[in-house]
Amino acid sequence: MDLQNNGSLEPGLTVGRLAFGRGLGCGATSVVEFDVAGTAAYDQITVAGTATLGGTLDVAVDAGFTPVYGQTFRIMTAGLVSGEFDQITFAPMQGGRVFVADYTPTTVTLRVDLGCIADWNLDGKINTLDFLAYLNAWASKDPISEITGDGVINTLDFIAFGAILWGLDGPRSVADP
Ligand SMILES: [Ca+2]
Ligand SMILES: [Ca+2]
Repeated sequence: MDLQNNGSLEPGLTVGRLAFGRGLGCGATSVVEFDVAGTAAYDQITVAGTATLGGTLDVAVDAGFTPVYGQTFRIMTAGLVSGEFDQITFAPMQGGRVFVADYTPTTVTLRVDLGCIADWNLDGKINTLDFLAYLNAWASKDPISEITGDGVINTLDFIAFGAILWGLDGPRSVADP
């Protein structure tokens, strides 16, 4: 019979793979914990049958890894993916980066997107300190300062952040997948 998960499901204590020979059902109260430690080191679930999704997908980022805008993680493959997780939870990330999930009929892929990046230092206010925090990240070529999606950190990113911070193109929020 299919496995029905209504509690907590963790592919591994750190990074692991879980394979289900038949189906997997995630109820409304279920929590699926995913560890992400790198672009090639993250939990993966394989379901031969139907994966019926719901509940919470909780993403835990390894302390030694910084998710960068545009990165993707194929976290689940199934014979058929039915439904979606009700919510995705994760610890706040500097620069307002967020995890969103992309669904296809047979896969679930986590993607790092930009949330409200104007509050770069996550203090709840948008002001000069955010500009200084971004400037520091950008000047040191911190990968999280790449915000234009072209994989290169250059003046365009700096201009883009300024435009977002000072509202030249309006507040940016893409928290909803
Ligand atoms: Ca701030
Ligand atoms: Ca860029």
